[in-house]
Amino acid sequence: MEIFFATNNMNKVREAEAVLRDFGIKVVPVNVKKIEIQHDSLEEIAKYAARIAYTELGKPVVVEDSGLFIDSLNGFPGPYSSYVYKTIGLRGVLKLLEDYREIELRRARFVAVVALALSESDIKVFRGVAEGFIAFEIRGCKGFGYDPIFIPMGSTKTFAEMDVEEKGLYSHRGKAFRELGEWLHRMQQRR
Ligand code: ITT
Repeated sequence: MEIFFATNNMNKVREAEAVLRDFGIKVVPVNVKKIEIQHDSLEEIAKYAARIAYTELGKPVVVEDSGLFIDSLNGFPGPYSSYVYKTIGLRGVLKLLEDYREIELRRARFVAVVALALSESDIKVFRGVAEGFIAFEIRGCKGFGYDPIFIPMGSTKTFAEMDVEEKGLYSHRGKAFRELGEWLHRMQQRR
């Protein structure tokens, strides 16, 4: 089986591949424009983008929207993670947290929402959450985005110090795509 994945981010493709491989599913990246509305809900952003991608592609397609939510900053940057990354960047985020010197005060979570559009009206949503902490400094050079400052719960490494397979065991994306894999597997067995 193969699924089309509309994204501009090849790191996301590699991470989805590492998970869906175990379900015998091949990920095919597609270059349809991902339309991102401004909204407080990742679900709404992902569902809207999936619907538009389906209309453009004319075939079932997956999109994914994700964000980093930092507790001491009341969930900032959340759905605005992409903009914040491009503007203040990792150093800016670390600066916002410089008065929070205990790791417990640096609690954060990554959330990923995978939306599979089967038609323009039938959209399935799969959600994955990775709990963790914002590191005190930038560490590691693998991965992308906020990976060098995010330490998932249960590890001492940042995501940027892990290879794709290890990150997938902890990550929001790993969890959301595993949910998708299990769902597709169940659907196939029903046929
Ligand atoms: P799309 O084309 O799929 O939209 P994107 O990179 O723009 O790719 P998002 O809008 O979903 O992705 O992501 C929002 C931001 O959150 C993104 O710019 C990253 O900096 C960050 N992010 C998301 N997942 C991440 C991860 O696993 N590790 C580090 N940063 C991540």
